[in-house]
Amino acid sequence: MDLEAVARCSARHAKPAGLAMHYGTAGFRGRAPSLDHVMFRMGALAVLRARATASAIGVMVTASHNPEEDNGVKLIDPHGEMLHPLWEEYATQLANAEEQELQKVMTEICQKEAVDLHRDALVFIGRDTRPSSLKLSQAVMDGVCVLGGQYHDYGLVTTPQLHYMVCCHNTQGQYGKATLEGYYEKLSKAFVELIKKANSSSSGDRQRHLKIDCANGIGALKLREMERYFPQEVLIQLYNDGSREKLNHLCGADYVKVHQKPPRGLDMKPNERCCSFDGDADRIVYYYKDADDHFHLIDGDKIATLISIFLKELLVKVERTLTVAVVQTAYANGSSTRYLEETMKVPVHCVKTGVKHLHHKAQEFDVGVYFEANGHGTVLFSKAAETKIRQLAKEEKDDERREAAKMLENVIDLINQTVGDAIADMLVIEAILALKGLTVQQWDSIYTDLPNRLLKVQVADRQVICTTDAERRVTAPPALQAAIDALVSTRQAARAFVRPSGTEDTVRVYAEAHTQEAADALAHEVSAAVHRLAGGVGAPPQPAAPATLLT
Ligand code: 16G
Ligand code: MG
Repeated sequence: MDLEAVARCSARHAKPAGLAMHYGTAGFRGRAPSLDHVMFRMGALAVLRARATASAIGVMVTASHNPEEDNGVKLIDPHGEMLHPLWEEYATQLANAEEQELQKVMTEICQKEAVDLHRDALVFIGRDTRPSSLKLSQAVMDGVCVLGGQYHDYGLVTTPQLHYMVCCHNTQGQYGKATLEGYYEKLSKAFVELIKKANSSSSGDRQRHLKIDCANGIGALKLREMERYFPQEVLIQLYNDGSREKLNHLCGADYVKVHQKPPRGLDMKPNERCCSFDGDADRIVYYYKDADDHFHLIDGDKIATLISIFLKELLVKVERTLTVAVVQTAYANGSSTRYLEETMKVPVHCVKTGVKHLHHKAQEFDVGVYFEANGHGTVLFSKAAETKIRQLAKEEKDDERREAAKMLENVIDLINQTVGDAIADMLVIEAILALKGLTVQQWDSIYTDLPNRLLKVQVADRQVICTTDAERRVTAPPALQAAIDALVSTRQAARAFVRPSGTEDTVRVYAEAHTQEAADALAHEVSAAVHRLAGGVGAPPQPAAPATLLT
């Protein structure tokens, strides 16, 4: 490692003195102008990680659903998964090292991880459509080069596409071809195969028409590229394609989920099926409005339920020993958990917020379906399950069983097993709706969501709030859980929890109950308790009309 060269190059990507950042659940995020040094250093760290694992590593420049002015970066590990927690620590140390400490921090990481500095290193780089992303991705390239690594710049890609590339490359093509064309071909082939079976069913002539809000982001570009691979009967109409408006502004999956209303710029007719991607296309939510103009959101919980129903039906036909489980977070609507457990008899597991926790848990099962309510999720198949399914799809003599195995095989090829992927999820959902002949309303009516409310509270130090039981209970400050329990106990079908945000300096409060009024009141009263017991800043939250509630 030429430490002199590192110092010289780093001076061109100088860190503003005193600036400290943290590699959080979604990497580093912040205002774009403050991130140049972080990008340079993450390029360098990716080289060290590539050498430590003898694999290609991904670096994605994006701030997902944040405002356009922000940016961010995250590293992708060898199998296309999130960065290892220990290396998240190194990332934070490296990003926060003052210029004169940089060499020391890098040397320490190399020593701790026994990094072979002579090994080749390959880094895959991708970026979203933010105006700042090009320049920031060039800083990543500088960081790669200064340590003697090689990079492959994929340019504009969705986050899940870059995860896919990393996985394809490191599995020597077993997962697919590490090109955009390879991604489009793999997904579209599986999709076409899957929906073929729908053509002869009663839903065969149902128009597969879908309106997509692309959040003015990368999803629009990539769907346009992919459109020519779709079969003719799939009619997608893209809205908020970035040609006029700002990224994520009053649109996108996060906006729709948080505000529980349609995005700007999408003209929605009654009962039309619509969906929204987020800014880097790793999240998706569906929705429609009914004949009375009421908006209905179909979030990650209902997506997980639809997919689980479908997979379970197939697994019953194919191989009863293969089990399906669903992984959720505390934000999952109580109705979804209940439906899955009681009606579907599918085991449900709750883990801490953040994709890596869900992903990790889902890996424990033959078929692990995981979704956050916010629309991030996918399905994981164990190696053993995949092998068995592929074998049955090829060799099974019984027609019904073989056809069901083939469908499962197509789902395996269609879903992006590295990470939640709005494009792949959308295709899986569209295929299931077509195969089952379900309208968006029928899907929505599988169960009724409990009314809920999400609020935030400012406190002096959000880390004073400690949680346990997958963030469903508070252990500190001492009196807070008892206060929450008392408030919950006065309402029907009620539940509430609080947790420090991993991405913002705030405390999140979630409440659900049998009516919207009860959920709103509960959320407010819990917020007031947080403010009182956890060092609230500013005036205590006041009960407010639902329309003015802070989200
Ligand atoms: C990040 C997480 C997302 C989680 C959200 C919670 C990833 C890739 N993203 O965006 O899964 O829902 O944080 O944010 O892990 P919060 O901690 O601010 O509530
Ligand atoms: Mg995202």
